[in-house]
Parts: sequence; structure tokens; C-alpha cells
Amino acid sequence: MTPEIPPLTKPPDNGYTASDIQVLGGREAVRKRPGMYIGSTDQRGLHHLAYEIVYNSVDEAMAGYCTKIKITLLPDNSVRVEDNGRGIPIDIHPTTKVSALETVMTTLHAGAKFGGKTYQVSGGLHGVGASVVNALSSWLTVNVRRDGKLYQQQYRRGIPQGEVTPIGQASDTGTTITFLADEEIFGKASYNFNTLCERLKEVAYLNKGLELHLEDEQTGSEMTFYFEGGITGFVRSLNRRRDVCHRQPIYIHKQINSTITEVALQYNDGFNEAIHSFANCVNTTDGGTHVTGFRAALTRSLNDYAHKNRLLKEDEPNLTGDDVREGLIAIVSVKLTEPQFEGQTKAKLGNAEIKNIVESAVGEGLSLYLEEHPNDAQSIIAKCITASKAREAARKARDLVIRKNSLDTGTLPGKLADCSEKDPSLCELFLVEGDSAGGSAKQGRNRRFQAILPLRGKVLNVEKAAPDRMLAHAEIRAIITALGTNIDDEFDAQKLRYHRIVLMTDADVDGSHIRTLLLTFFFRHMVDLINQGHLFIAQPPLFRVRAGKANHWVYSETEKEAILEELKGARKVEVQRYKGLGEMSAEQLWETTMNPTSRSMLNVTLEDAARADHIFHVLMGDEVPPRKAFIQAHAKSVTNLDI
Ligand code: 0RA
Repeated sequence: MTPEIPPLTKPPDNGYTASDIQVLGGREAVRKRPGMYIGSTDQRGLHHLAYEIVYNSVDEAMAGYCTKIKITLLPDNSVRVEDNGRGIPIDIHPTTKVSALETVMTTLHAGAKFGGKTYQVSGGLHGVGASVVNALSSWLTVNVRRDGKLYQQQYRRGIPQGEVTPIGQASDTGTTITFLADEEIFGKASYNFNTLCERLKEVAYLNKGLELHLEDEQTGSEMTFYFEGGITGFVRSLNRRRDVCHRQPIYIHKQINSTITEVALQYNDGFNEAIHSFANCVNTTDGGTHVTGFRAALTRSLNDYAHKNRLLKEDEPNLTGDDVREGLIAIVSVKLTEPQFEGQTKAKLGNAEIKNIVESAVGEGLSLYLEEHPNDAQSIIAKCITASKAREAARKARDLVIRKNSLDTGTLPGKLADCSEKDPSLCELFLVEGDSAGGSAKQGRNRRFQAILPLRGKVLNVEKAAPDRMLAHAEIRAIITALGTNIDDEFDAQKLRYHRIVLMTDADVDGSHIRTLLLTFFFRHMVDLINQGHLFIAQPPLFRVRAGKANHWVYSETEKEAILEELKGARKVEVQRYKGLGEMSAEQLWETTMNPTSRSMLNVTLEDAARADHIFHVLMGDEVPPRKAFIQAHAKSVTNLDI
């Protein structure tokens, strides 16, 4: 039960000051629309409250005064956050007559300044501050250890229950905030130990030397996060299962005015790039100006070094951004005074000035590192040159494929069973998994407007290959020439020979694997085809239910249940499960899956394809950790893998 809230009492001679009005206004606004301040009022919102309090202590650590933060989940669902910083100041502001502590705890955005002193280097990490947590807590207690004394102030739903009071002695300094999220707002939501761990670990990586300790008193679980190496350790951990091109991650740290840039990077022998970026410890998953600056500096510094040391000849082309990011793992972390987060999810850093700051910090730091570590520099440049050559070779091979099989010469793939209709808007191309299903489709189709291209499934498995290698596969090349459009920058929708391209694969794991791969191919190399709605997925039935002479084609388990219910009492009902397209006769395939008047097909959206690309990347790419995480996260809903 939430405790009763006593009425706000004030000494009669004190009256309401301007700051009181602001306090009340802020508190009510926050309680009325909590989502506006903390995103949501479920478990995520609850976690947000805890993070917000932790971030205040992290700020104190960033200012250089705090080395330990202890977070405790208490049995009554309250949370205690304890740090060994300087302690929030408790002195009274001369005009408002309110203590600094109370101001911080009750005024929206009170973080930055109090009484002309700057109290926070970062201007707050998430920016909403402790007052929001206070307003959304049924009770909150602050203990401050400062000047040899222990001070305390208590609040209910953000309203002070008295002044800051000395209640004892203290032998060190620091702040302890304990709060209980208001059940009126958060219902019965409770904290998740592992989720909190993940975030605290990230914060520990981003603040080297800071110890974060989490304890759950209900279960006895405890975790301590402390990384002497900071983001260097982060990069090492991300690369821990890989072969790396240089033993030490490169580390760069520069402060320019009040902005701190910190970068750690290390190349592995894979093909993927992973740049994780943060601004004031907030994960900017959509990048932003700091990432733009980093990329620019990386490309420029590596090219400069390569030319200067004759690793690249004068007549050789510069390494491209793609070349220098292949196999790169990097953490880009900036700490700045007034971060502006942009975009729908506020996950992109917008501060324009940060691009140049990061670019010059990284440019300088990286060039110096390369000069001082010529062996590392050579390995890295060699890796980039290999990437560049592979890309060039792929481009040439692509051009050759296109030229050799160009439509001008009329050479279509041998396995294509084309249709007789010449108007593309009336034509359909079925990409069919397996030669046997391809055979049925050729027999069953309407050859006037339906073309069939059988694909050998296993051949398509380009696991662990660079994306461009996909184009070396005969099956993929056959698709490109059959469609006639060419790919990438050369893609020309005008040349499309079929306006409906239908992926027809089995309803099993291999089928969904091949479908994922084809979607990935279209997404990466012919995305306009998807945008213009030309790509479809055939929907073969999963079952045939036969009752007497009537056939029912059934496309899902629920549909099957419904039909069996309907047919109850019929003399003889027979259910047959189709595992593969090859099990259907040509007539059945036509009737159930290809006949435009009776079939159903899914039109592929950009989102579907992007999801497939992501799944492809995670499941078949060469990055082990995300694959593991993905499989674990989806272990209970593996059907999600079927797109
Ligand atoms: C402003 C000034 C000073 C400390 C803090 C803020 C501070 C805030 C929080 C919030 C959680 N833990 C904190 N620890 C410190 C100190 C100013 C001084 O001593 O001169």
C-alpha cells in the first residue's frame, strides 16, 4: 500500500516564492505525463528511474570526485544508490532561501547551475535529473555526507517533508539516495537484475576506474563492474573470440575545450564493421556527428599514412570508407556539456561542432599511433588494401557478368524457363527452391506469362563470405541476368523483365534460410525493386485436408483446426502435411500456389527485407557474439526466424 501523503506545510511567514511555484508546476507536470520524462511507466520506465539517479553519481565520477557507486535493490522494491563523491551541497541559496540539495531534488533541469557555480560537468546524462525521479517516488530520502556531518532530507511524491537536517557524524563524503517508485504510476513493475547489469557494465566500460556494484537483497545476487582499461577493455571483449590484426587496441583520448573524445579501435580478420558510439554514456545507436567525425578521420589518417610510407603507390586509388571499416570494432565515446539528441528515438547526436572536434582529435591521435607503431600500422593497412582489392575484383567480376550475359546478346540463363509474353507488366518470374520443385513449377505454370528459374539451395549458402562474394554465385548471377536490371548503382528499373518476382521456397528451415538469403540479396543490391513492390513470397499450403472427394488447402495450423472442426462427423477425413514443394504434383502446385485467381502471395516490404538482412547478418555473418545473443534471445520464439 502506498502511504498517505501529508499536506504540504510551510512556515506561515515564508509564503510561496517563485521557486516554489516552479517546483509545484514541475512536479505536477511530471506526475501527469510521466512518459514524457522517462519514456514509459513499465519496467523500462522503472529502470530509467534507477539509471537517472546513478547518472548523477556518474557525473560526479566524470568530474573526478567519485570512484565507487553501489546500487542496492531492497526487499520493498525501493532502490538505494550510494556514492563516494563530494556529497550534494547543502548550503542555502541567498535569494531562494532553499538549499542546493532541495533545489536539485525538486527543480526540473536544476542540474547544471546553482548559485552561479557549475555543479555538473556534463549537464546531466539523460538530462531529466533527480527531480523527475523524486516526483515519481512515493518516498525518497537523501543522505549527504559532507564536512564531517551526515545530513538528511525526505520527500513524499517530490514534496519535501522538512528541511535538510544534520542527523549524525560522517567520516567521509558522499551521497546516498533511496527511493520507492510510486505504485500509482508504475503499478507492480519490478526491477530486472540482468537488465540493470547490462547497462551498468556499459557505464563501467565508459568510465574507466569507476566501480559499479549492484546487489539484489531479495535474491542475494551481486555483480561488480570495474574496468581499468575502460573502452579499450570494451573493444577487447567485443573481439575476444576473433583473430585480431594487431594485439593492442588503439586508444585515443583528447580533451578539446570542455569536450572529451575517447576512442578505442581494433581490427579483426572478419568483414563486418561495428562502431558503437556514446555521448555522455548514452548509447547513440543511430550515430551522429561524433561518428561522422570519427569515420572521416579514420579514412584520412589511414590514407595519409599509407601514401607517406609507400604502402599505396601514387597511382593507386585511395582506400574508401568501406575499405578502412572492414573488420573494424570501435568504441567512440564523447563527453560534452550540452548534448542534443535527435531523431525519433533520440539515439543520434546532433551537436554540429562535435564533428570537427572528434575528427581532429582522432586524426591527430591515430596518426601519432601509426607513426609510433609501424608494425600495427602495416597490418592494418594491409588488411584495408586487401578489402579494397576484393571490392575492386568484385566490381570487375560484376561488370563482366553483366557484360558477358548482357541482354543485348540475348543470353539468358540456361535454366530459365521463360514465358512467351513480352510485356514486363504482365510477366511473373518464380524463383523456385530445388530442381524437383522447379520441374513441377515448369509443368504446372501458365507458360504464357509465368517464367520459372530453379535455384539450387545449398549453393546459395554464402556463410561467412564478404557481401560482395554473393555475386560470384552462379545462382545469383542467373537471377540478375534473368531480371535484366543489373544491380547497385547500375540498377535500372526500366529494364525489369518481370513485374512480379515470386520467391517460392519450402515451408521448412532450409526454405526459410534460402528466403532470408534472397531477401538479403534484393535488399542490398536491388532495393528499388522492393520499394516499387515487385517482390513477393509465394504461400504454398501446409496441409491438404481431404473429406470424401473435396480437397481443402490449408495454410496454417489454426486454419486446419477450424476446418477439422467444420468437417467433424464427415465419414472420412484425411490430413496430409506438405513438407516441401516437391511433394506436390504440378497440378496441385498450380492450383494452390501459382494460379493468380486462387493463390495468395505476400508482398515484401522494405521492413521485411531489412529484417531479413539483419537476421542474415546475425545468423550467418562472422560475428559470433551477436549470433549467440540473438539465438538466446529468440530461443523461445524461433518461429520469428521464418520471414
Ligand atoms: C554539485 C556540486 C558538488 C557535488 C555535486 C553536485 C554532487 C551531486 C551528486 C548527485 C549524486 N551524487 C552527487 N555527488 C555530488 C560539490 C561542490 C563542492 O563540493 O564544491
